[in-house]
Amino acid sequence: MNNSSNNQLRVYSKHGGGILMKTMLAMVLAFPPATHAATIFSDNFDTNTQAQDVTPAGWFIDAGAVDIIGGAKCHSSPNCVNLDGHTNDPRVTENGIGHLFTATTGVTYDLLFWLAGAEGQANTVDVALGDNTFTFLVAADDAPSLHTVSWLATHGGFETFTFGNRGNDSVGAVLDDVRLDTREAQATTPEPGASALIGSGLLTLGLLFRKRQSRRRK
Ligand SMILES: [Ca+2]
Ligand SMILES: [Ca+2]
Ligand SMILES: [Ca+2]
Repeated sequence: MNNSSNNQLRVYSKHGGGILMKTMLAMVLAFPPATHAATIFSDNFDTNTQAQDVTPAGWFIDAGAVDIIGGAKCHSSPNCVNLDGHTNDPRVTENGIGHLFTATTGVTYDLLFWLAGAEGQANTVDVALGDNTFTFLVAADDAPSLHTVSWLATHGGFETFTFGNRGNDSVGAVLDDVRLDTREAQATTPEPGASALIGSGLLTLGLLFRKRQSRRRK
């Protein structure tokens, strides 16, 4: 073993390998797996049947009730969602739907969706994506328009995105063409140099471990 390895061996032995191991682990963790832009969910609501107070396929009711409707407010025909389905329950203060997805730490998620205004009435829509929340004021009779919100996942596991329309009067903003994308994450891809460094570091760790094991056997 050369001098450099011996020096590393001394550090390794003195601190029980903790420092070197932690350094290598930190280097590996600093570079989360590279991701490529991908659509992981999309829905145009067009396969649903138009009906009052229903759960769109693939969604859950987050609050109150929603309606599957048709008409010019839809960005794609024939269907879209009236986010205020109206429950007749005075205790209900918001109506809306949500969808579950599995988040990966370090990945940025973009939620794209179209909102249109209700006839003759402004509505406020709360959108939540992972830990982030956003509020949209949708003016009366707004034509369908595209919105995008984002969330950089700081933790993994089950997460949701939800659309909630404030109030409970059966006249809600109109939702259509929802899509969840992961963003290209090239910035977190290890440089070739960094990969080589991690590789050589792991190789060194392996050699040191073997050396220590053989010493123990002596
Ligand atoms: Ca549609
Ligand atoms: Ca309804
Ligand atoms: Ca309303």
